[in-house]
Amino acid sequence: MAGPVLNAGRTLLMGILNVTPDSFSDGGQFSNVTDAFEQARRMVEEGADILDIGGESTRPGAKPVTEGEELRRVMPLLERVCRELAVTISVDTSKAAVAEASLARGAKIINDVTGFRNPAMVEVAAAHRAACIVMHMRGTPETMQSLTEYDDVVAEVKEFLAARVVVLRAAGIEEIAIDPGLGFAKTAAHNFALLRRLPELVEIGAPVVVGPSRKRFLATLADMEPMENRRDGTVAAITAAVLGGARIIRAHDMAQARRAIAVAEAVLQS
Ligand code: HH2
Repeated sequence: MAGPVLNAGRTLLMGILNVTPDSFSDGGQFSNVTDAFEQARRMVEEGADILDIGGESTRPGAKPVTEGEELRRVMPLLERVCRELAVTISVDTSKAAVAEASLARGAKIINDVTGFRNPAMVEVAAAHRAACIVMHMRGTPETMQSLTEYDDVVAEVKEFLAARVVVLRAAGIEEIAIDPGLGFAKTAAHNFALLRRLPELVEIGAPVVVGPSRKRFLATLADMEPMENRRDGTVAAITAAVLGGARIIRAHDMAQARRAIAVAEAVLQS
């Protein structure tokens, strides 16, 4: 296997590239390959280390798409990015067939918002020696916002992620990152608690991914509706995440995220 893709001795930036008609913030913007590829090129120029290509929206209430439709959305862009750009490719999917096709075409990371709970996903990732991002959520995007009762959200997320890491390691997967899943079956207060107590997740011993970008929980604070106003809040949340020990930031705006990461890293290294 080439060098590690989830661990580089510095904070990595993962650019979000949704080829979906219905993603919550960029849905429909990059639904043809030419536009999506131009966005990919721009993100790499602006400092993306990883591009996370997604063909199924996971926003609250989103309806699932079929395997055929997801493949049709993701594969043409993935093939072109692999051919023409020097960037690590991650695919945001919960479907084993999509993971398989992506890894066969050069993707190195599978980002599964369902935390590799489907054994077929674990098998595919292991067979291709893929790096895995394991995220915490409850239910499905359609049902998750009715599943937000926790005694201690951080303890529960930690227990889930630690258990998934054990399962993936036992399957022979070497590169694993963990993600608390901000906005997935969580209230705004839960998301802020996860950010504040991120060091507890760092204790699991796998790089931590955090994805606060433009999310609705930011809008519970002053003046962050409409979406455009969440950019500053996103910067603040990224800074908090890096200060708390996140090693990979998943975001939409690369230049802005880079600057936030630079400030947080400078604070940490001072
Ligand atoms: N958030 C979203 C999707 N995938 N993956 C990880 N690892 N962490 C996240 O926080 C995360 C994720 C939701 O955001 P987005 O991709 O912008 O929107 P949509 O799911 O509507 O396409």
